Amino acid sequence: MLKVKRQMTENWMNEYKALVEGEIDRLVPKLNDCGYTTVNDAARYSLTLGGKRIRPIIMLECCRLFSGDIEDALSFSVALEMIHTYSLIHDDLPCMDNDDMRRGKPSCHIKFGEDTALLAGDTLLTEAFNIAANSSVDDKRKIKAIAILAKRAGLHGMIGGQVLDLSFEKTNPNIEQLKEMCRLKTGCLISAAAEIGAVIAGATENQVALISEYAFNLGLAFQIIDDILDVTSTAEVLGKPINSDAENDKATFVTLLGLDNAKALASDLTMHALDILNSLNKDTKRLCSLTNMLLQRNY
Ligand code: GRG
Repeated sequence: MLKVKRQMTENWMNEYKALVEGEIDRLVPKLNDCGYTTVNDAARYSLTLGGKRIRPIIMLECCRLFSGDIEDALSFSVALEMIHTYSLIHDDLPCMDNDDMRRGKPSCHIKFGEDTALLAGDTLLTEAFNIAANSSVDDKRKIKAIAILAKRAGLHGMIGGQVLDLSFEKTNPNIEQLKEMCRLKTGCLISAAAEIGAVIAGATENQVALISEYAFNLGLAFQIIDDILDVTSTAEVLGKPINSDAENDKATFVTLLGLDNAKALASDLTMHALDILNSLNKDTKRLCSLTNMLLQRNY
């Protein structure tokens, strides 16, 4: 089994991570002796496998940025992490990317079987909306936040991105098509994190639009770094096999642009994201630091 070496992040990120993980245990508890204990175990297995929790961290910080109480955004941050985890479980299935390892451990279907993994993903997606609907957020903001969650995870969001990604196995995308696919597949959930945090805090429409634009730039840079790490990192550090894109004959930012240009594009997008943060005239120190950290991440 791959042994994952992971760096520590900043204190405030670790504090948010601990809060989110406590909330996961509260909202998605272990179940004993009922007909669907195994599916719940499989969902919890993937949900607690050691993800970076980037999306919940962004949501909580965007809530704080616009003077909200992060406790109000906690349930939604768990809901979003559940949707992210469902997408990883389904993406690893043999009918999709067929990956045996995730976060340094056997993928959900390797550990529990394909049928249980499929249902664990379905459970996470469905229960995420249950948790969001039952959160204590003010009703008007809650409905807005649920609509964002559905839109960003749905056909015109992450799922649409996955559909485009699969279609690229038959066609050779150009750089603009690749950007659009990643904007949907990766950017939409990162933007959902920022937008929902802002909406729960009561930010204005203009502020929500700006923070969304920031997050889409960050999301694209994040995906480019993911492509770069696939060819420059090690399986030990990444927690999954390297060179998987080349083995699957996938077009990536590295195959289309080359390593140096891909790094330059990630850097430009990060600078643009930082400019947007600065234009908000708020205390964006933490988000700036997270944005820079994601550019320099090694897993
Ligand atoms: C199957 C509906 C469906 C969608 C799949 C998100 C996705 C679409 C597939 C996952 C594979 C992938 C490379 C997605 C791009 C986004 C990305 C880099 C995900 C990994 O996110 P991290 O690094 O993961 O935040 P951790 O493990 O830290 O949570």
